[in-house]
Amino acid sequence: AAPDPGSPVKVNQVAYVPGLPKQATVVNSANAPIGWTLRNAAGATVASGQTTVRGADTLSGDSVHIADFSAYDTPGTGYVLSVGGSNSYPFDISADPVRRLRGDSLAFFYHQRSGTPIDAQYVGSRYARPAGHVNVAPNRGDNNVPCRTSCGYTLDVRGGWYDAGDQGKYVVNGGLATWQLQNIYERTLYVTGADRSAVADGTLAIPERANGVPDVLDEARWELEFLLKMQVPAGRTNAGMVHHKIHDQNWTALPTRPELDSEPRLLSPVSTAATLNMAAVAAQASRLWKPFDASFASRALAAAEKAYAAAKANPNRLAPATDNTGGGAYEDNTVSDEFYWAAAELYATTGSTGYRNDLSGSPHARGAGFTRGAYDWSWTAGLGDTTLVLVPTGLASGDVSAIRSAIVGFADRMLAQTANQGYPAPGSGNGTYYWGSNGAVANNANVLAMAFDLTGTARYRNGAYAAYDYLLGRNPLNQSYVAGYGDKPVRNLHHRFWANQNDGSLPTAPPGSLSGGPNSELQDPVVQAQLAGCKPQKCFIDDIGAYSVNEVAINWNSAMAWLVHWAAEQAGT
Ligand code: 9MR
Repeated sequence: AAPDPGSPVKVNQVAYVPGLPKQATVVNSANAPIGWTLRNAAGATVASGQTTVRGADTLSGDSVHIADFSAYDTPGTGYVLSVGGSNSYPFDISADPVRRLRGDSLAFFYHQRSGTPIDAQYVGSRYARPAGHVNVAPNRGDNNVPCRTSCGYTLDVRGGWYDAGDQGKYVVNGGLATWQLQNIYERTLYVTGADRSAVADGTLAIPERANGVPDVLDEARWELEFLLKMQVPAGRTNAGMVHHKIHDQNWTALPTRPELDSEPRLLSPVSTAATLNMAAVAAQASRLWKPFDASFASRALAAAEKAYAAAKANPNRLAPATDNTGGGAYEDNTVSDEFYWAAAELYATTGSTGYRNDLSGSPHARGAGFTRGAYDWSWTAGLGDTTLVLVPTGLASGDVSAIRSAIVGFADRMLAQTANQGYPAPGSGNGTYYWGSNGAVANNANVLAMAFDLTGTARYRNGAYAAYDYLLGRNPLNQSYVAGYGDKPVRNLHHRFWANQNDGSLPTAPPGSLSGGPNSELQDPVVQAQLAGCKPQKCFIDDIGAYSVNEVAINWNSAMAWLVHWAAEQAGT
């Protein structure tokens, strides 16, 4: 059966941040405003007012009102909003939870590490596990992985992060996630100001927490080292190109602990998209690592330049949709955006004219990519644009201002779209919620956040926070999509290790893991059986079998981590 939407009063179940807008959505078909009251933990009424009628909402099918209690701004815990005799879940007015989520959303990546034991001293005994895929039986190991279609060599591709609930490792969304972690750091160099303590060494519970390097860079490097290993070595056919992915030959069952996976592991063929993806992220890493590890910085840049040249010589190696047994396909038929992104990163790092010429000649020049969307694993032009407005380069100032306008223009379109929504969440805008919609909402919110960074205009900041509220429960299902956060958090995420076994042998997903979220395309048997006819924002169920709506993925958690870093910074830390 479809999930119970619970109380008609839907709030951010965790906390509203002091000084920022505080809105709730109320399901009610009255055509006139109704009264709301806000009570504190002791039950005393601290504020009251009238709703505004928004009416029929397309994405949820609900008739809704909005209650705006922004004027009440006293920090505290256990507030309850009451409207028409119904109570919301209790919530705080506080900046503490968003700061906590900043760490938890990044801790996710350590949990997902492959090729290393996950140590109890960082995650607690419940989440500790032996190293996965290091050639200890029954694992075949990622030490000597052959090609799915014979290539005459094997690669040692140990390390990296597991993608999601499966234990595949895929270059294109791994690259995006790495880029977002690196951009969290890079943004602090140009936007944040003098206090960069939020990204300092010692901020995360990871083995590298006392090595003198910002932890978010250390975590990103764990994946980058894997991406570098996916490059075809010199002297081989396709040298310099990058394999699209490595994963099991056949899908494994749920649960399967990483160290108990006995499937053969195979490299898929090289692809232009993966090659450019690695080039972009390694070039970005090169400039960031220079002050911390100059030899790694030059190794990364050399690999990036080699990859870029190989991609130009092989511009049309497309990963097919059919390569989806034992792992996801991550197919991509358009790679002009990856070319643009890689050229942007290489230009920002090297200043070389060749990369600038490639940028200027791209169909995505001057922010054109934002006419299609923000960014995701298959659409990466906006990542290049983000770098080009952040990092000072020799790009003509007219080109840089065109990119800024494109970013702000996209943010304006997101605000126009959400202005009519009952549960504001910047989405595709076409009424469809796709696989990983929560990642898309977070990425679109990140563009709103960037527009705020660029303009200082409050409505962009407010739009980004509204998306944050949506993820934490202000949605038609009253569902916090973040494990461990809120009164009704997701508990049954699709994952082979966090498989939540009744006998207690396997844990639920750790706090700070983001569910993929509503997907109106109904792409797995559970949702097909239970959610037929659902409205887009209601096409979700917290069921471990519902992989098309309730999985985790590194590129969704990186999107949320970026948003939460930004939001915690705005909340004052
Ligand atoms: O995030 C991916 C989404 O955009 C695709 O529509 C979907 C189907 O191809 O695949 C998603 O990625 C999954 C990948 O294929 C396998 N590992 C889990 C990923 C998240 O569900």
